[in-house]
Amino acid sequence: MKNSKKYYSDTILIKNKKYNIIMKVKNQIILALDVEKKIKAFSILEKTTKYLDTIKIGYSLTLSEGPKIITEIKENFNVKIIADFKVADIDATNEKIVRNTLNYGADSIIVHGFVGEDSVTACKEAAEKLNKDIFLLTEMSHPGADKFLKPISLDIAQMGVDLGIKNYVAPATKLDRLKKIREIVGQDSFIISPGVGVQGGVAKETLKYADAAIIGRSIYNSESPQDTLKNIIKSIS
Ligand code: NUP
Repeated sequence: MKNSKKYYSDTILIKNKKYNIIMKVKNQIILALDVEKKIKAFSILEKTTKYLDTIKIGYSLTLSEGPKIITEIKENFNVKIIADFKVADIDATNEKIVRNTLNYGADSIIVHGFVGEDSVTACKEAAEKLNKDIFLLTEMSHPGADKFLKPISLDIAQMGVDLGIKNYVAPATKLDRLKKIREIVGQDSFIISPGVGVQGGVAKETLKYADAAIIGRSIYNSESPQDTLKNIIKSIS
């Protein structure tokens, strides 16, 4: 894999001109921090941030600790935060969700694609106003996604390309689908892929098509999150 694929880009505005800034996912692993208590979250982060610089947090932690947990993590750890809120509403509501989440300090936010162009565009524009970026969720990793999402996921990926979106989420548990989504979004896009570990995906295989693997329970439920993480990193290098 070329080095350039280990990055996702963000846009900054300087004197009204847009510049792409490069964000790197260290070791190609994103920690899904789906714990519910700040004390547990901080303990895992203390053990893992030597090897990681990007984490994903979702409803588990933000609903139990409140959205200020995003700000607190940013203040205490040198990590980029992807907020996995799977935004899926009408455009006006999406805009508010994205703006507020990013204003709490999240660097990026995951947005559902099935809601369509207007809803996704509202998210993209809200993020760009804050010089940040969205990830477009194409197909999901769990078996149930085969019924409703799979038939439309390639169209979602194509819509993302047409809208100029550069960052995508696609499943590590369905490598054939991940591969197809990569073909659609192209080598220049940045794909992060959940489903490694407990859901059955394998990091090394996933990284043939994705730029970073998202891993949650295998790390945060392990007796030694740092050793588990080190072993995963070893398995992909
Ligand atoms: O398709 C998806 N599958 C998935 O597991 C999209 C996601 N965003 N996720 C998230 O990735 C899920 O909510 C969890 O935060 C993480 C996977 O966690 P784990 O299965 O490694 O524990």
